[in-house]
Amino acid sequence: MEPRDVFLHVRGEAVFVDDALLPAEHLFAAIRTSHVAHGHVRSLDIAPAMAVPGIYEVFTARDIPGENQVGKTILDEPLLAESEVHFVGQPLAIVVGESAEAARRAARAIQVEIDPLPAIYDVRQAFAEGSLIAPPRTFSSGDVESAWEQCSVVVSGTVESGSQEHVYMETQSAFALPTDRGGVKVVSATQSPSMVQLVVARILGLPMHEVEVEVPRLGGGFGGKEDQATHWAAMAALAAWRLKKPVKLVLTRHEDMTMTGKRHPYLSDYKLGLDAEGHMLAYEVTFYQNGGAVADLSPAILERSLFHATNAYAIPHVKAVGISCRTHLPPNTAFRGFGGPQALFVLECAIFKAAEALGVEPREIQKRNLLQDGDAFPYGARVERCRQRRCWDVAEQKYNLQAGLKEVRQYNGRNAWRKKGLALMPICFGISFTSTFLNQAGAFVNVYVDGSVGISTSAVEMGQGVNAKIQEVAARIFSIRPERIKLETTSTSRIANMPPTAASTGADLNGHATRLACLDIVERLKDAAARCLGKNAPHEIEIRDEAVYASGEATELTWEKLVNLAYFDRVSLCAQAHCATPDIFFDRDTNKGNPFAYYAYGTALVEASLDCLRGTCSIDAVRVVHDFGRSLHPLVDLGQMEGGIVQGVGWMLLEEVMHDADGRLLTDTLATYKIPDIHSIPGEIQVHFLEDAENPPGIFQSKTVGEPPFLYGIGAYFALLQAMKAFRPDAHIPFSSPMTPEKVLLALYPGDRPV
Ligand code: MTE
Ligand code: LUZ
Ligand code: MOS
Repeated sequence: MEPRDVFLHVRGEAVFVDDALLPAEHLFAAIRTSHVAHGHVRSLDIAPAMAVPGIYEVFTARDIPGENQVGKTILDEPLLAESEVHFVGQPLAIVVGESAEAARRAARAIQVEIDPLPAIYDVRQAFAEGSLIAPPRTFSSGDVESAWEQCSVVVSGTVESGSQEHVYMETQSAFALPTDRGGVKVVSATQSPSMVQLVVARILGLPMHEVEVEVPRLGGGFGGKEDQATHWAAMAALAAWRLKKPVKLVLTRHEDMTMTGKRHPYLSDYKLGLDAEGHMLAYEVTFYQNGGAVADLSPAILERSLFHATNAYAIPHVKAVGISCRTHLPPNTAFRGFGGPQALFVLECAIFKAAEALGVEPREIQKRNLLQDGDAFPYGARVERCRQRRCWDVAEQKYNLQAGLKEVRQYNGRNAWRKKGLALMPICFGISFTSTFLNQAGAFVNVYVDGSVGISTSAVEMGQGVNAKIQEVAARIFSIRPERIKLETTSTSRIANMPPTAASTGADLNGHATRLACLDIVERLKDAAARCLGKNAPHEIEIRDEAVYASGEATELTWEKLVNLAYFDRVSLCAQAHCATPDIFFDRDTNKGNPFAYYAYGTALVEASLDCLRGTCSIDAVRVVHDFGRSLHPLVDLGQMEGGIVQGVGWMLLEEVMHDADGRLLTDTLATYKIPDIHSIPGEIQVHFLEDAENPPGIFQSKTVGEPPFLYGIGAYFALLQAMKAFRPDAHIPFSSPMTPEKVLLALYPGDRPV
């Protein structure tokens, strides 16, 4: 966010898709979905809907002029269901009316008869029945089978991690306007404008240039609008194009929660072997990913789980298997961390169990095995400029770990019914899209005759502050005040073939492209200045703090005068640039390569308090040492840290997505689905920016920060487990997140469990 955006947000003046002023005659769409998880559609009668006053039209799959397909890599997802439905909440028909209320009333009036078929919700069952989204994948290094013999301790077990609803503040929304050429303009709340453009063109049977997609800003995305904003945009576009009238489609919170996918729940089997000193020698893990009914991004998310199976640790013998299971839940999708958090959680559980077996603390195993330069990941990439151990050591000292542990011990000695726990959580997260081709972006920079600047890039601002960072990049290259620079909306007409703003790459990819475009303009301005001043070569000209210097001497030229002069000299003041991350590749036949530009590192100390009578846990403190590179914008980075940590803690301790036996979402409102609020956020969040942390591949030596902080939340689970152990050392605690108060009580009082 630019500072200006912050004011708009705080004052409630920022304009989101639903707030935009539309032509007076615009219409509203609503969606009729399936109430059955799996079945044959016997009949769909729209007549009762058409009879509702104010209804213009009802569209079903038959009304799609192009292809009824929103799938990306795997083409398995119709926009509107045809003869079969595959999850509760799957769209069947679009109703368009003169008000959203009328459209919703009519959508409910549609008569749908569905003959149920057997449905699968469980990954083990899906796997047993061969219901997979893609063939299983295996990443391996060394030789696990022969390594078990060298181990003093081998532990194994099962880990479950739960789903998570994105709860972006702005629900899914789009509006579409027909163009006079027979095309359509779509304003969409998407992280992926080019994907929306491609799919709308496919649905309508149009060339992509007839579809313009514009994104003003998002009220949060968190991955939930990386792939799943497309559907609503395509529906609005279909309706607008068919009716030749503007159409708006905005989901209610309840619709959003029931129709869209969430973080993938995982069920994982692990086996971890260590020597007597606690070195991890061998790790075998199988991730069963609950993909839901269609592929969406599941294979890519599963792949990132495989990349991050060993987190921040060096383990010589590894076999990681990923199985993406097709079930009859709504399609699960990208969510901050993109499969990384699920993988990290499994290994931390394994370490917790191994620590019990070895009679040591988990932190001793963690510390002994931290990555360092020269180590390699199971997929072959070598570790360089590794800051894992530094972050850990600085965290231990800065936050005085020994004193903290002592305090916890004393507190636990004094209190019978309240216990504290402390856990460390080191993280390592690869930065780049693992699909190498996505690591590209464009920027388009316009300098106007008054010296003000407008910048378009591939980046979508969703609250993560990418606009502020790009503004900072341009301000540094031009050496002008940031207030002169405006970040434009994101539009497919200004930048073509954009990647989604995702994988935490927004600032790097678009920052680099912006830097290149600005440098082009600076070169031209220097030429113009040299010509004007008459006695200097262009390389002797410098623009510094809005003033123009020649051979170090001040001149009469300012930024504004120079720009104006260049214009009258007929010099172009616009530049376009493209950036592609160098030196990354990945071979999917061998599962080896170097897919990441660099890694984010850090360590968190997490302290929890447990009320052993009520089972309720509060996080007292999260204290982090994180490698931000040379931070491009410390305030934005701090905000990302705080938000990511809270979101991660929510996933681990609070947020529970539940379905009934027929695949209907039970936790379908914010009354039944609990996200962190002011009462449940950590009492204290401290963030220390690791010093001397230059990062050459990043924009201006920075490291990106979007997703990694989420991973620190995992520490909350283990801080809670430590507190539970302090109360009942022999408790059998399942590795099953979220660890809600109910689960805590069941683990602490097993004998009192009702039969
Ligand atoms: N922060 C806010 N406020 N809102 C968001 O939607 N999304 C997260 C992260 N931080 C998000 C956020 C996710 S999932 C990603 S991938 C990155 O921001 C995307 O932005 P970036 O690439 O510019 O870091
Ligand atoms: N999206 C994607 C992502 O397509 N590829 C990725 O590697 C990725 N990583 C994180 C978040 N979104
Ligand atoms: Mo983030 S999950 O890459 O949108």
